[in-house]
Parts: sequence; structure tokens; C-alpha cells
Amino acid sequence: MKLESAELRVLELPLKFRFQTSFGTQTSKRFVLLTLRAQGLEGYAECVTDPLPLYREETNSTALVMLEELFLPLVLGVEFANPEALNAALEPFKGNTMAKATLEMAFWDLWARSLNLPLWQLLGGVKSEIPVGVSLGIQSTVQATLETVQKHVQQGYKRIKLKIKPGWDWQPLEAVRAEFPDLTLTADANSSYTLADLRILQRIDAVNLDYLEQPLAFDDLVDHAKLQKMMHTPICLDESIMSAKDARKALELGAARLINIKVGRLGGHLEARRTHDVAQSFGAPLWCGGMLESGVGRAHNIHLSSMAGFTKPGDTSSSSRYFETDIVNEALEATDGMMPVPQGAGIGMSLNREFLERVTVKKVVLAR
Ligand code: OSB
Ligand code: MG
Repeated sequence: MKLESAELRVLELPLKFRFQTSFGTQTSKRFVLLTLRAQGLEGYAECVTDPLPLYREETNSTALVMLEELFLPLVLGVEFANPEALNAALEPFKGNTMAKATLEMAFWDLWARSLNLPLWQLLGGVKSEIPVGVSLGIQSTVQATLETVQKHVQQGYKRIKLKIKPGWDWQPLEAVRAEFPDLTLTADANSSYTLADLRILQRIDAVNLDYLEQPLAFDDLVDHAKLQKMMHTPICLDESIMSAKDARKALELGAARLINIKVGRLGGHLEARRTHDVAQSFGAPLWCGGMLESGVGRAHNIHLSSMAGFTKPGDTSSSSRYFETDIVNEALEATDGMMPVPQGAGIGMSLNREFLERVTVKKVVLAR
């Protein structure tokens, strides 16, 4: 199909909670939404960057520049038979995987709509509902942590993940474990430790976590491999894995025993699928991460999670947890920890236009 025009919007949605991680605190979600148009149809995707380069290097601003000045001018007016063909056009350019993913994912949505098929089917998904967990930000007290864990356990989430940082790690984890001995519990450090913190990491090792997510720096596979040898708890890598090749190296090196896939971090669904296949070839479990996405990004994550290798609960919890009003009309709500995979064409989402206008901070239209 020939891409006719594109619309980039910067949106800002208030979050229902204050989300604190080892790298910062946010009370709203500011992100780039891309609409691609062809044959009277639209395809949607959102970029997983944030305003600041705290998770990885890319930001909303760098993604906007790359999309507006390089990637979109390159593809508008051009005929692409399938996502593979589009990806080949982006392939020579280094990095910028979050910006690339935005374009690739919107193309998948558009292409699936043109074939009148749900995205999950084109990706090779096999499930009509997926198990989901929840990622809970750093709370101000242990008591508040216990209360929010209790609330989400009652809502049926199949795994609870606590954000941790140096100075706030064994305290909440040991308290939650004491109160919930059988809970599937994990922790995400977002790169905030080094091997010098070994004694604390060994104390965390005794909590019986299902896995510990990204304890060390994003660019340090070697130290993760050293740490994995000193811990029983499996290490799961998130920030470190930007490609299927990264996943292969991490698993080969023993830097991780499982992988968190985020399609928006990996450059798109094709690379996410290759990463899925690499993990499967190592017998490594997989799960789908999240970046506090609106209904557009969330739907992409859910479609991807319908593939067979996603055996552990993802971070794709109910949209209503995050936002009072979402930019999509369709609900994305889990019941007893199971999220249904949308069945409409493409990602199966339509935009709430009136609300979209209200939360738009900036808009750029490109045509060829
Ligand atoms: O590390 O998984 C992460 C949110 C923003 C940036 C990084 C991460 C997260 C989450 C939230 O853990 C997952 C979600 O609920 O979308
Ligand atoms: Mg993470």
C-alpha cells in the first residue's frame, strides 16, 4: 500500500496515580501519537519515549525530529507491500528504535485494517486472552505498599511487580513477602544498582521473587552475567535488550534467564517477533512490558502478547488503572487477571476525536 499522509501529535494525559521509579516520578503521560493514512484508512501507534532520557536515550523530542525530518519523508508517497518492506527502508539507520517502532507499528495497524484482519492474526498469535500483572510504583511507606498490593491482588492480577531503588528495596519486598507468602512477586530496579551493592542484592535474592528486572546498567551485560552467577533469582532484562541480537547475546552470556519484550523499545513488531523466537530457542520465558501506554500502545502490546512464547503475565493492565479517560473508544479491561485480545481489524481501536483534541499539545501534518 502507498502511504498518503501522516499526522504527529504530542498528547498529555493526566495519570490517576503518581508513578515513582528509581529514575523519577511522573503524574502525567506525555507522548507522541502517529496516524498513518492510505486508501481511506488510518493506522495508529504511539511512541514509548518520555520527555527526558531517563529510561533510555531517546526522548519525545528526538523521536519527533526523527519521524518528522527523516522517517516519514522517506516513506510518504512510497508503496510498501508489507511491514518487511517498510522495515527494509528504515534498516540502514542506526538506533532510534522507539521512533522507528512508532512508524512500523502504525503501518502494521494500517496494513491489517486494509486486509480486514486483527493484528494478532497477522503476527501469528494463538491466544484470545492473555494473563496480566501490574507494575506498582515506589510508595512512601511500607504500609502504603502493603495496601496497594492487597488492592491489586484482590483485582485478580496474576503477578505483582514492585519498583525498587537503593534505600527502598528489601524493606517493602520482605514486608510484602511476609504478608503474601504465595504471591507471584517481582521487582524492577530500572538499572539503579552496581555490583558494589552485592550484599543488598543477595538480601533481595532471599525474598523468593519470580525474577529481578534490570538490576544493573542498561549497557552492562557482563556484570549482569556475573551477578546472575551469584543469585538464585532469575534476572530479567528490560532496558538492556534493544534487538533480537541483544537478546541472543544476553541469554548466551547468562546475563539473564528471561526477557521483557516491549515492541516500542525494540523497533517494532518484526523485531519483537524475532526476539520472541530467540527467547523460545533458548527455552527462556518471555513477558510483555509496558510504558504506561494509552489505549493505542496498550492494544499493540496485547496483540503481540497473544504469541505462544509470552508465558508470564505482562505489564498490560487495565487502561482504567492509568487514565480517567483514554484516547480510544474501546475498553481494554482485565477480568481476574485476563485481558481479552481485541478482535476488530488492525489493533481494533478507534480514536475518541473530541477527547484527542482536548489533550493535544502539538500537531504536525505531513503529506507527499
Ligand atoms: O521499566 O518496565 C519499566 C514504566 C515506564 C518506564 C519503564 C517501565 C515502566 C513500568 C510500567 O514498569 C509498566 C506499565 O504499567 O505500563
Ligand atoms: Mg522494567
